Amino acid sequence: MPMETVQTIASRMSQSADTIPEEYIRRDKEEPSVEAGDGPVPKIPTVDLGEADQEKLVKAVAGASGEWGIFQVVNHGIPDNLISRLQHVGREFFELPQEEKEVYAKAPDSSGIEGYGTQVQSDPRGKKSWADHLFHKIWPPSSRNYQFWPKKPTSYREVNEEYARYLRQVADKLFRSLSLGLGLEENVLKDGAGGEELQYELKINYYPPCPRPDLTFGVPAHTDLSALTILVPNEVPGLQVFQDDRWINAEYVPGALIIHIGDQIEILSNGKYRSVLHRTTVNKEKVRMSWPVFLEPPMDWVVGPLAQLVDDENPPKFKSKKFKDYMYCKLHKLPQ
Ligand SMILES: O=C(O)CCC(=O)C(=O)O
Repeated sequence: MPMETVQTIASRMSQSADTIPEEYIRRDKEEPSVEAGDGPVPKIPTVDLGEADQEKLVKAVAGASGEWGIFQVVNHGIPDNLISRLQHVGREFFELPQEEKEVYAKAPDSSGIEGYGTQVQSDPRGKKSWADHLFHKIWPPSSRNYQFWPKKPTSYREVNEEYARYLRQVADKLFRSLSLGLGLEENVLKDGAGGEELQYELKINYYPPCPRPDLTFGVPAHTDLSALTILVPNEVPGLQVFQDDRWINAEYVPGALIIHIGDQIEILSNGKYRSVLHRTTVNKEKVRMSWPVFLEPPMDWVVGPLAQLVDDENPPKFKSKKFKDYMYCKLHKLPQ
């Protein structure tokens, strides 16, 4: 396999450089840097998923999803040791020699998302982001395309499969609380988003140290296409969310998972829950990594505001359409 087939940052950059290539320069007048604003900066809510009082739990999940569209969860039931192993095998993959990673490269002409690469959304100005990634599905088992799962380290497969099993329980608990928080039966939101056919897509983001973090982003501002995104960060800060007209830094809560409400839950809930606008900054010295899992409907699944939430006084705020059509419009920056 020739070098640089995917033009990842790892394949292009010498870390001793004191500037970055023009196509990575994203910060300009249209994309201002963080404004602290006046007064104390609010914190992304933290929810205790082990809360025994169900009413309290539903209130916390629904409140954070309506007000912020993002929250951190603790006591989620995934063993710390499994999260550490997930991080370890992911980092080991990214530390392999470039040619070994390129074995998993996404083909340049592929329309699929799976594989090792560097860009997900097309950018009308041809701009790039300071992040490489590996993408592959982890659930349901029938969706797994092991061609994109690293063989090295050897425990990669076992660890990721175990993580997927635990993650389903967390996801089910979140969907349940989100449904109850809308006054609906507990299964309604999960069933609306794909039910047992929900696709769990793992992306490992690798943000190498950047000589000019002031000029670029790891991932530019966006909301997720998914229904829900469940993310494990490493300890290096970088995630920012847009709240009350300013960018707020997500603090690192050891052992917590970060939950993003994605576009499909915003649509199903007819806007009662909001899809969070977020972006990531990069670091001059440290490698930042994150492990989001995007929970998405199957491609032909039709998603629209739930009938139970729509009436004459609450008309639908979104169109109902197949997920693949929503995705096409979003990725090509077309109106929905
Ligand atoms: O790295 C993060 O914290 C967020 C990643 C993200 O937003 C993405 O990969 O779409």
